[in-house]
Amino acid sequence: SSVSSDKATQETPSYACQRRTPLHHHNKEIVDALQILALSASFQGSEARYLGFTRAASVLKCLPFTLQSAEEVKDLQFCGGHSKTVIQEILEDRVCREVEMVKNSEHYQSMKVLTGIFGVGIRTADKWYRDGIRSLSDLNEIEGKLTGEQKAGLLHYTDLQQPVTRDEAERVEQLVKGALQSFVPDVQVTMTGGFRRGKQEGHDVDFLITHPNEEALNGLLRKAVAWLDSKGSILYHHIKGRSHNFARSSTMDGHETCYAIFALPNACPEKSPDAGTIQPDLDKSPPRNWKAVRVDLVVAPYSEYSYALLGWTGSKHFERELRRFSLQVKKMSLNSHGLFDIEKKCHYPATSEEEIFAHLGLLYLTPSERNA
Ligand code: DCP
Ligand code: MG
Repeated sequence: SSVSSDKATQETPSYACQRRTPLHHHNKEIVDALQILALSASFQGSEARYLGFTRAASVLKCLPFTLQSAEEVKDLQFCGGHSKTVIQEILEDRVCREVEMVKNSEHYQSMKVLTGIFGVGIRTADKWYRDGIRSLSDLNEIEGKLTGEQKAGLLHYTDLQQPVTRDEAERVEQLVKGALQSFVPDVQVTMTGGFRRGKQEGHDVDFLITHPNEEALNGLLRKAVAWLDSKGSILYHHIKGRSHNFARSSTMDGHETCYAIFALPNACPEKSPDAGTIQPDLDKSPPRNWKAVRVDLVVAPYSEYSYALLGWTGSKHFERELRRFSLQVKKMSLNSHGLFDIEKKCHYPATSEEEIFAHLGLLYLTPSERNA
């Protein structure tokens, strides 16, 4: 590798949790294409292909420059042959035939619509597809078979397809804090998920709730949600209680969680420039002064708070890589409750995310560097 002792050959650590992945990067077109192929693979139930494309996309997010020639692609690390072909085709032809085919395929398009419904995972969507269901309107025929969650998801589909803005997320935060603090004034509420990583938009708003006194958390989520419900702020909610036997599992998460759809009131009524003049009311439906927004509320005991914060900040791929690194390199099982050393058979307490990275022998990454 004489000619190519260039930028592309710089060492890339193999796990995404070992490198800084910023929110904005230099290869959006290619990353988007690889992520479409990853999504399509997951729709087809191919976990291995999903991971291959996701890993390749994630590596490109860390590149400090824009790929320009197919030559540069040869030395890219952790990109399989298939991903490299896709990248080269895009660099040469601007488009990749496989990506275009996927985007136009009936299965991909239907799966995207169906899995876009709150409460519908890949398995359910694929079963429906095999039963001939292609679109939202086809679901009317099996309305009786839908879960409560899915019915709510369908009812608010259009709103929930709209991204949640940071401004909306902050107004949800005020609502959530107000409700929780009316019961426990010094409760700690932290916005997690994509917004904590610096995203300006999200598909939902995620919150983590804790308090140094564990008693203060008992029943708090149910009371706060009931309070919000009584004020008309909740369109749907489902609370999953705290579960045990999760301690050593690296996939399960046993925190008390509320999966909700909020009716978020619009921002302060704007003064229209021609207020007072009579407007023709073209559609007769009354104007709606709220938007449906997906909200996840998670309660963590204080002793597990840092692990829960790390686990709920994401990104999903970052979390997956962090757990894979822990298990394969450190022989430790990480989840959002704690870190268990499989060989020494002991748990590592932590009071900050920094401490958890240190336990794992990893360089600390800020939330905005975890956009893997
Ligand atoms: N998370 C996880 N496993 C789950 C649920 C969540 O690891 N079963 C973590 C990773 C996610 C974070 O919690 O990044 C929040 O989940 P979201 O699905 O809300 O993902 P984001 O907030 O990152 O993205 P979006 O902007 O789409 O909401
Ligand atoms: Mg989120």
